[in-house]
Amino acid sequence: MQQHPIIAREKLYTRLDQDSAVVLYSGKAPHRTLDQYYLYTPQRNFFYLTNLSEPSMILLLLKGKKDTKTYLFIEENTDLIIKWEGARMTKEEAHEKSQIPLENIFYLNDFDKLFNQAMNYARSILGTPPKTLYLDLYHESFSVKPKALNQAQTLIENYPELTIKNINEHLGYLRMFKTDDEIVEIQKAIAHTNVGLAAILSKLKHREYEYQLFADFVHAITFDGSEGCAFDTIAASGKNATVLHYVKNNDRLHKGDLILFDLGALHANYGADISRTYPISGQFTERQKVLYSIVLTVNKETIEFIKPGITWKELNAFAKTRLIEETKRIGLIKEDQEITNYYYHSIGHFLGLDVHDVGLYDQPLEEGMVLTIEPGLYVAEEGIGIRIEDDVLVTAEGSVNLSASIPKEIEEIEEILKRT
Ligand SMILES: [Mn+2]
Repeated sequence: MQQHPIIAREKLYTRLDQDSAVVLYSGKAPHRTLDQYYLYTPQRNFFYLTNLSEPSMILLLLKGKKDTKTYLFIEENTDLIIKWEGARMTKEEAHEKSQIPLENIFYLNDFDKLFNQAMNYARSILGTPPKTLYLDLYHESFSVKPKALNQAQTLIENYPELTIKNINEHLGYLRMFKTDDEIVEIQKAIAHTNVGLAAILSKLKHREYEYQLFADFVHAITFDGSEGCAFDTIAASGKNATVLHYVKNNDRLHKGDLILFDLGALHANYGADISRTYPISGQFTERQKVLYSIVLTVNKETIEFIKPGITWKELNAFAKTRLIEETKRIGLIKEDQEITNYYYHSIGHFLGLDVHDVGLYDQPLEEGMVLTIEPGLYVAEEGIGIRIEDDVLVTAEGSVNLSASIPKEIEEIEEILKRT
């Protein structure tokens, strides 16, 4: 049984104002075209607090002076739903997965009545009605108002006495610290990704196009039980690898080029985020080895450098300084600032339910955080782009590289490719 939603709810309650309510929606699949919808994926904060991946649910948390209450509202099965889409989760199933008390799970129709009861002075559920309503007010884009303002529009209109606050920053804070259960899920996502990269390596010398290797990856991870990709896969050969967000993956492969993969599988909504760079012919050229070795050294040294108390600023500075030193040593650059021609992103990010996970990037690292370390060098004039990315857990003493078993040594990669 998953403990993390229970722990997450308990932690969240301690951060809420007294006399407050939190309303979170699990969301619905967005419309695609005509009568088609995108595949449903749960709102991450809803999932974090419930362990439920079902559309159209509402979570209601109430915090009073002394007590807290957690309610869940779910869709009721109808004949039409059962025949066309398959039965929705029952109250018992929802209770089992979320550990929300069965007697606190209702159908969606009951939401208004129960919320009204909470707001009613005479018979309010926790003695006093909420004064604050927390909603998930994150911006998909700053030109669009947060979706929760539309979803909760009726509440906002019916209860103008409620002060609206954003729950997102509290959840962003809590989600930085992974529980043991969550780390296990991330490790499973990494294991699927390892299987996917092994499939890529086994086919690399025999494929003609980038998208074929993407297909090999998707086949292998979904065959292995992953729900799919955590984000758009990058399969970028030659010069394409110098474009950071190259996702077209439609170019022909050329022997002698490198190919950079930035990809990750999902497991129970948790993602991996791994980058590896391989020689299409099966062997690195001398020049490719020189550049690859620099990125690999900086990858390892930066992972080594991680420990509680280190800040993102220090991590970024460390990796950049080492890249400057190494590229100067081989004569690729002469002045420090020239490094921005060859390395133009930051060293990493938090990882979890979102690939670029929520969190505070201005506070020092602490035990239980999971982050990516992904140095790179992109030498467009030579048609070479290299990135080596691992997923790392911050521990009390330092760090553990969760993706250490995914091959990244030159000899290892060449040896594997030799056998294909
Ligand atoms: Mn990444």
